[in-house]
Amino acid sequence: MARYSFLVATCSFILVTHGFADDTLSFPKDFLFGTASSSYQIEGGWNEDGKGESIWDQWAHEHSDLIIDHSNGDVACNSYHKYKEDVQLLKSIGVNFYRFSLSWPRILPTGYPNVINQKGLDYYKNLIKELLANGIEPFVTLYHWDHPVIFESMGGWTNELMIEWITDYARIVFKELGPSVKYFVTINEPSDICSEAYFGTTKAPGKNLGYSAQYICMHNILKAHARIYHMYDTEFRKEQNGQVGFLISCLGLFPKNSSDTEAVNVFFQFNCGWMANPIFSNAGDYPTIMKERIADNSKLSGLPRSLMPTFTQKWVQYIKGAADFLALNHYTSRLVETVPRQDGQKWYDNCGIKASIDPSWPNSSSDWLKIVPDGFRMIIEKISNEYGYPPIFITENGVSNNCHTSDYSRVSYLQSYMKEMLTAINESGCKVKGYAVWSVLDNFEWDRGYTEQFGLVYVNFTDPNRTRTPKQSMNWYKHVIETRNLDV
Ligand code: LGS
Repeated sequence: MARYSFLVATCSFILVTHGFADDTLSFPKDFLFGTASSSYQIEGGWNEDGKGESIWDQWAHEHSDLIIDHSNGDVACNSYHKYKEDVQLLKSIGVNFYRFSLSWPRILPTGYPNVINQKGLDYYKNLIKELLANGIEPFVTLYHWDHPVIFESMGGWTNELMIEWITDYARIVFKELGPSVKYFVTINEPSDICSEAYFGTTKAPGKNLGYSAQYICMHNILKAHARIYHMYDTEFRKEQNGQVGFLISCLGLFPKNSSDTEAVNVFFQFNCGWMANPIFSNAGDYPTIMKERIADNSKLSGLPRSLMPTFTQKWVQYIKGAADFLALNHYTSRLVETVPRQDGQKWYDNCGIKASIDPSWPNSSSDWLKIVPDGFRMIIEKISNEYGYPPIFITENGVSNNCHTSDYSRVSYLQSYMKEMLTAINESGCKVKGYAVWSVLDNFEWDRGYTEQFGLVYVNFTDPNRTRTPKQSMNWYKHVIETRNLDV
């Protein structure tokens, strides 16, 4: 943290940087800049043109009490109708790629691949066409949490058949859209789905099924990802020559006390390794420490076997290496320490580690998001070290503030985080290939409704036309891309 001082005032904390030579602020020649979004958060048109119902449509309609401002994504940014305007915004920023997700029930309204909704598919074909015509590479997330309701009524990610259902959907996507798409990621933030939607109650379907549900969910997601990856490999790669990445979300981590360095590693394995180890480590499979501690806890509870399912050797081999790149979403950091084992509601509870926030870390407009730029460098370096320096795409990084268009604090956040990323590239040899700001537009932030604004562009949600107005940060990002340098 020594390199930055933040002068914090509501919308305008100013970043003061010290002692950087100019060349450390330049991006590698082939570095790619982008922004990210997701279907439910921006599209609207929730029941238009034959779209089926997703679990987020259902959840937001039935549980508006669980969404902070009782809102939903029925209209959101209305990007279903305004995608051409959005592409013009992206073009004016000068991004190289745009990460967006496909709504599974917009393409397959019943969920199954025998009924294709041509209008839904055309929406994505037109969006991709528009992006390419404007020199922007589409970067497609197959699944960003909004699966068809029918599958949830059969258990969603706790049902092993979800592996087949999502692979069938992915095959249609590769066949129909794959010829125009170079970059795919499969499933957005697996641990968030498993911990918050099947163990916790903050994300749809909010089932709170107990400890084991999150482990079963992750087990199925890893298998589903590997199935999709190998299916692309055998059926499409030769013709389409694209890349399929696996996406994880990870916190930056620092020891709370000098004696807590081992706690950092244990927490990393529970937070990141749970998803990444089976795919990116040489051993494949879940991290040993995680398997041991969960087995131990299960035993202590008098259970005959671990709550964590095990992969057969065949699955270990099948999952290992099943990604062309590692996609990383990162926002913030935590202090970690070793504590006596205890029961609780988080993925790491009862495993002898605890996370907390350093009170000196500057705030954003989200209680969970403290501003810790060097946590970004830490996690990029840890991941690179742990998994043999794989190619990495930063698929989300950004900050919330409710400053409308004078969002100097977002400029400071982005500049300081990107600087740390550059240091990880230049000084530690990390292979970060591209970076996407979350998000281009203010949007529906899940259980936080419209109360957290992450956009480079302000969206007026009280205006039926959902008018877009560029913020200070958009102009700053445009300049960074133009100059390929952070010294702005
Ligand atoms: O909108 C989402 C962004 C903003 O905040 C995006 O759809 C997600 O993929 C991503 O999860 N995003 C997000 N994450 C908040 C994560 C909170 C983590 C809190 C960790 C506490 C220990």
